[in-house]
Amino acid sequence: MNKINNGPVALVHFDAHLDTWDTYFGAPYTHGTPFRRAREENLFLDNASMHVGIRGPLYSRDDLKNDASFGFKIIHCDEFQTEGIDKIVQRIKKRVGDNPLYLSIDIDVLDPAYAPGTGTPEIAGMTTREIVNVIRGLSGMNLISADVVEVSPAYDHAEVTSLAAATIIYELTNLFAKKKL
Ligand SMILES: [Mn+2]
Repeated sequence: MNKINNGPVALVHFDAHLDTWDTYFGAPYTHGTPFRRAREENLFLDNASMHVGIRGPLYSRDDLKNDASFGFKIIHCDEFQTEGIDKIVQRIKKRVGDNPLYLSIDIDVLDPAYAPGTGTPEIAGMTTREIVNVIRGLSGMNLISADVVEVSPAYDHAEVTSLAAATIIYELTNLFAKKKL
């Protein structure tokens, strides 16, 4: 029987952007601020949470410093080039351990070549092959929740982005299915 988790979770957040800004164009509740607000509610484990695929432009000089002070670590998108998928998977597993894991995937972590249908695309992103294999590598972790966000069909071409998002969600359901009970 699964134990129900009521406490803070390890966030593994795939995104080109940190999403830990205090405000975005003056507003506290936006798509650039969710993890700052959630962290203020003590929803994350400080010693087990991280961003993966970061490469977006910074909003202020203090973005990286603030983000680190909230307890998040960062795997920069360029590290996929230098380290490869297996090493990145090991780093995520080491950081999270057996803690309850919440995977949040912003589709803009992918390169716009694979996911053009999104509001804030950033070049030099992950490939669909990389993200699918990273997700498969996380099999066996204590996954309790996952989401895929920021798909914007109005900007999509030939349903490329929707295909990527749907396949990522399929891979996530496989992780839940393979979870040890
Ligand atoms: Mn983003």
